[in-house]
Amino acid sequence: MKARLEALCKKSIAECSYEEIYRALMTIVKEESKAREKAVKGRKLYYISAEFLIGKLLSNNLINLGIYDEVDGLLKESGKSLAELEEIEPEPSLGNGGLGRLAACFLDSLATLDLPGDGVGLMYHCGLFRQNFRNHCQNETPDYWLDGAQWAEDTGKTYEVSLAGKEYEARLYRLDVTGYDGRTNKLNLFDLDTVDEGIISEGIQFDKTEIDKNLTLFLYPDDSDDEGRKLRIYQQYLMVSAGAQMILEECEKRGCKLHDLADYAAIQINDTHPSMVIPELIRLLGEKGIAFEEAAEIVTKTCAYTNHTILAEALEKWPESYLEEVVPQLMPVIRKLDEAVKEKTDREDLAIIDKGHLVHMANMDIHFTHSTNGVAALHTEILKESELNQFYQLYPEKFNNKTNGITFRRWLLSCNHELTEYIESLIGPGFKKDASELKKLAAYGDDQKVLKRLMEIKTANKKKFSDWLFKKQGVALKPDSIFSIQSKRLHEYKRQQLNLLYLIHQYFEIKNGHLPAAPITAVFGAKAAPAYITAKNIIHALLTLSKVVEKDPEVSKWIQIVLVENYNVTAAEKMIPACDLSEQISLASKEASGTGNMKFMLNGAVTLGTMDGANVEIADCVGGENIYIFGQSSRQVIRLYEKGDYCAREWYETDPNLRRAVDFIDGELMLSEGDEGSLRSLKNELVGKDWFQTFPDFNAYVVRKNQAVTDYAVNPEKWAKMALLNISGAGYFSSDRTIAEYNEDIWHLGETEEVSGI
Ligand code: 26Q
Repeated sequence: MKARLEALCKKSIAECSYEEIYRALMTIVKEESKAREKAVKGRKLYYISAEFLIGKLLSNNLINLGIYDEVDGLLKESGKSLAELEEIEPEPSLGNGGLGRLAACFLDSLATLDLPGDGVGLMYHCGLFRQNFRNHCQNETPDYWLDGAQWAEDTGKTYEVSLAGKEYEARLYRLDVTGYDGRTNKLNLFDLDTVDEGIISEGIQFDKTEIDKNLTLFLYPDDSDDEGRKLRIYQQYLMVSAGAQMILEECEKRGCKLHDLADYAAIQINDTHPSMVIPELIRLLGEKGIAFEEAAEIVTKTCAYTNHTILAEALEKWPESYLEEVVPQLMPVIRKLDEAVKEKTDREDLAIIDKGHLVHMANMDIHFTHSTNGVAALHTEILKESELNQFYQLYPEKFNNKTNGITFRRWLLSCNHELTEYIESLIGPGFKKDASELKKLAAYGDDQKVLKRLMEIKTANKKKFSDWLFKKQGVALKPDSIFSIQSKRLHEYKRQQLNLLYLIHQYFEIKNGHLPAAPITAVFGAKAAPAYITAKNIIHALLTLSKVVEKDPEVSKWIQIVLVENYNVTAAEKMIPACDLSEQISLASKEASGTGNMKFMLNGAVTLGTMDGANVEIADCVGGENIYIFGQSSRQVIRLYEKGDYCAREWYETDPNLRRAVDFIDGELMLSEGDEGSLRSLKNELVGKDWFQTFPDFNAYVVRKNQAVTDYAVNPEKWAKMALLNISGAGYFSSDRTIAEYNEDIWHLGETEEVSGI
């Protein structure tokens, strides 16, 4: 390895810059990955997704290729470190949050389990915006992550795509996805040569009319206006049309007659963003002489759909007129599919095109794929029983659950070396390939030496995170305080505002001499969609409160509030190993699964959460005594929505503690630091609406959280045991398990026999 590195750099490692070492290691990784490519037999998966939040690639690839320790040692010998080397790698900015990160975990697990499965997506030049804070507000700037050396390579292949009647060339870029000890698959990303970063003006503004220049500039440009919404259709069609052509071409090359497409390809549609792949494939099969009915049948057998949300407003519905304008070639197919449905049933809620001329993408997916899955047990039950009940009645056999998972390579081995090594010293290395072996840790639940060491590692990780944050933002943290962390996209249903109300409540308690059992460090990581005003108001309130607390010496002894700027995968890798208390406080029934919750438990944090999404299964795995559950159940919440008589103001008027906290938001102190309009409007939103029912859960949250803080402070052995049992109970949440289930029930990769039940 040393000789190879030095040959590539043409000098000794000690003489190289990090940039030179990075490029040389990239070359070596690419060579090693290539050696693990394998021919495909039978069915191959195409995971098609508008997002792949893959994170930095170098360290993870070194781990998966089994050469991390060797490279680490070599660098150390020359007075260099892999940690510093990591700093120069830009993070690919190709996703928003959970759904995109899930896609990345799935690619890792597919390659690790030796299953043939590629990703298909888009190469966004500036990806998701970069977030910074100014005047206690979120600002957005472009993230030019594509500058510098690239993992993705130009294949030289292009595909013609027709948008609004004009032809464009989609160029295919490919990057390797190498599994841990497994095979190498590919992530296929499409782009247009003509896209021009020069058209970006102030912040992330750009001219939305010049499609050839802006198409893949950003991930999900603002969809608050018509122009932006249309742009999303353009993006989606570029992805699915080029993707569908590539899939058909690959299959035909492997000898597939297109009548047998389902024996060669399984296509997983990641939420509704790639749903146009259904009519596009039918259209392309039609061009190759396959009649509509048969084409629809082939596509139904080939495709499967994953639903990631129960929020009605997040389900994509496109005006027929938009589709007519952008993808006129698809409309005849979509209309035929709609007619086929209407021949079967006249129920309006099953139609693809509704009376208001909106095209319901999820409805098309459920009718014309053979599988619809939710992403956690509770989520799938809610889909079957309420949200999609009309579909469940029609196609009970299509519905199935696949509880999400995370790759332990990135979320333990790579982000928490010390903990990984320690676990290995206790139970051996088997857990790295078989996550269920983590259960063996439970035997150490009462071993004080082990518990002590576990807490030492946690403290070391808190220090490391604090150092990193200090370098980045100039903020120093207290490692002996309890670190409560809420990191996820900013959304009202995730209820960062509930955490805000708790912190204000604590402010008053401290002022009144009721001190918490331990100092509390409240850490947030969250980006708000640029057009989502209430989300931005919540960020503003948190930043303002942070300042108010910091300026008060009495309170700042006990509470520190930090917002990590530009939360992304890299930041998550620093924050998660440092967490004591994992905040998973969404309104029950609203968070489809959550995956951060799994990452935190795996790294020895204890969850404070509602019975929502995968929290329910986490509680099952660790037992009620190792998790802090609070709040209304999903049934209660759903009933309250159905009755339609939730009145936030009533709670505000009858609960003095709650009222005190809410009034503080636009009180004198906050106004002395923050923006009056923003703070007022947040308070009015809460008192006047509180659509995600923070008030009914407020008291339970305060009580439960204070109990956690007290346990942490007063009973450190109990806390350490809870942390250990969380790690040992995390095995179920490996994405290797999730992918094995997808393969068993939906994909049947590498086989050629008929999928049963179709
Ligand atoms: C839709 C229409 C217009 C513009 C944007 C969108 C849009 C964009 C992104 C809708 C949804 C998303 C992303 C959704 C997402 O990340 N969902 C999360 O998926 C995770 C993986 O399954 C779950 O764990 C989370 O619970 C879920 O919120």
